[in-house]
Amino acid sequence: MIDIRSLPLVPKVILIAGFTIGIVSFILFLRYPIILILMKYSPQYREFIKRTLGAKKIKKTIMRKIIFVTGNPHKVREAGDILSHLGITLEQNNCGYPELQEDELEPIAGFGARWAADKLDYEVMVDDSGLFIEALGGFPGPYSAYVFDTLGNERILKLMEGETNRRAVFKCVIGYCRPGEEPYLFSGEVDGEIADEMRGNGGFGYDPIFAVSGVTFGEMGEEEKNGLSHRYAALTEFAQWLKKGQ
Ligand code: ITT
Repeated sequence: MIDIRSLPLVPKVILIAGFTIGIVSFILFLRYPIILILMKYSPQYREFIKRTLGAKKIKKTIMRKIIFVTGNPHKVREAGDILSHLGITLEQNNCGYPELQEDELEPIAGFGARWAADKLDYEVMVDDSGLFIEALGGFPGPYSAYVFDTLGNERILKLMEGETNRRAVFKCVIGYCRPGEEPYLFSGEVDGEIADEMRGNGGFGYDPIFAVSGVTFGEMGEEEKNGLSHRYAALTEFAQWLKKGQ
């Protein structure tokens, strides 16, 4: 054991500062789980925390539930993984929302979020995503769901046969809205290319044909895709905005 008192001043200060920073970061990192556990198991602390933080703040920061309106369970799983470490839980609602016929994803997500928030009378998010292939003039873009259901990956690969420009962008727009308010939009995208053939069994939708740095989303593990995807980029923007106390 080193006797800290016997150390020269500079190492002593560095050691004490490092130790303090470590303890503070540890407490900051664990504050929400600790508060949640205390609130769950101790009525005494529950009252104390409610009084100190205020019910509104607790709801906003540590126990926030957002309804994710989508028919796609893969999206819920991915978004849930990405947002869970921020104390946000998602609840899927499959009520559907009218999808506008637009050339861009933003108005579709904005309209959908507003419609669903008013219908459910709760704060909601929607996710409108699309694959934009450069050589096809941005096709299928906002029509990605329809094209996937009607043509599928094999036929898209056929359309791309012999094409040397394989650049594509996957975009995601998160629309968030509270009842009676205007929607907020958060966009994310990832550059990639259309693979020559379908590769990988992971993910869903276009994942087997969309590659980033030569690896398709279908070949990546969930964690890898969720750390670089279009959805990750949009949700990070959304989470940062929520963290500011929205
Ligand atoms: P909701 O509209 O109910 O949310 P959806 O699957 O129809 O579900 P989109 O219109 O946003 O959602 O999706 C467009 C298409 O792109 C659809 O076929 C999806 O399966 C596909 N897609 C969306 N995100 C994807 C991702 O991360 N990886 C691969 N394909 C994806």
